Amino acid sequence: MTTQTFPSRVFSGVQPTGNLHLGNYLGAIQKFVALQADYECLYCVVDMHAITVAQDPDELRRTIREVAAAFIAAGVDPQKNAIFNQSQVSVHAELAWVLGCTARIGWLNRMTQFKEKAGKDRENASVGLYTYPVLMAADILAYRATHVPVGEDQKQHLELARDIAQKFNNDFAASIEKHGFGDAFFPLPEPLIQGAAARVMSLRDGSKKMSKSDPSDQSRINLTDDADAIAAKVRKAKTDPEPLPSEAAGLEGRPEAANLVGIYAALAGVEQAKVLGEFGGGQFSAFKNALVEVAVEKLGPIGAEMKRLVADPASIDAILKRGAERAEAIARPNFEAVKDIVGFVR
Ligand code: AQP
Repeated sequence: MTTQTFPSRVFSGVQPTGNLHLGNYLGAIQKFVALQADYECLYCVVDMHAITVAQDPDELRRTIREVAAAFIAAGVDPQKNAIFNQSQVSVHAELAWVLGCTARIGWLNRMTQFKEKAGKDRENASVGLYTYPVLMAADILAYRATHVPVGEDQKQHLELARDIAQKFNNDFAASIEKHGFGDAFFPLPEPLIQGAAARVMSLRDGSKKMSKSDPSDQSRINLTDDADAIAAKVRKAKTDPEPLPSEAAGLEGRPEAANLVGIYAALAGVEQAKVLGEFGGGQFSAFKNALVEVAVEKLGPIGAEMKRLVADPASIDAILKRGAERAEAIARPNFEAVKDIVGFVR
């Protein structure tokens, strides 16, 4: 175990793979906003991850800009933080190769997201989908980032990134020391996964996470949904016939009710107990009306600002370019050091 301390730095990414939704917002983007006050932050639109499954090129370009717009509309300050798309900083791909030689096949075989996304036709999945977690480790470690705000579904990938960092530090311990980096070159990045909505579930099925790739648009609240769409989706959200409980224990075995209570708590910024204290014993319809109100109040301005920002793609492209230059300035010297450590001539 390293005794080394690393300067605090936050990195996280979001894939431009479709409609950004409430889960992406509560699980990740809302935390991005909160962290900028205390940390140096890099927020990345991970377009290279997106092409691990087929994408329409024009739609991909549009969605890259839309994700950047969502960061800014939610409150990430592009002057203070680097907002950029992954493919503009080639160190991500270069470091992924080196770390792919550190990671073990057995580790990747255990990744549940690959199994879910590849489904039954695993032989036909792209190699990129399989090695995705190695690229994600490279995304984080290119900046020697110490903290990674993500939703709960990314926990296993974060653990893999830590294992890769640890193995690299061990495998090259002598060279790391020789090149003046002490007893560890990479920090072991800490996942920041917390809060009532670290895992937001589908509005149609409380056992499935809310996801961009769910074919049913009714399953998720998109950040660009207007007030009418939000109201219709919340009112149609699956529930059960019981009234809401007054205590958390009463949510046991009721995933849809627990999900809606968690969403309300996260959007209103209150504890789950307070929500149950206020709505417990009452009918779902009254609670859903209150949920619509808080969702529209919180998401309405973000959606409107996203639409305004994407109407000016040149301005977003300029932000992405500037962000990529800032990111490159951190990642490039780190990768040059990696080359020295592994023994490449440069
Ligand atoms: N349902 C969720 N609840 C909480 N957090 C979530 N995140 C995603 N879904 C939820 C978090 O959002 C960040 C960005 O996710 P991503 O776009 O990089 O990939 P993903 O996790 O695969 O998200 P989706 O929406 O499910 O996309 P598709 O359908 O394309 O796979 C991450 O921090 C993630 O944890």
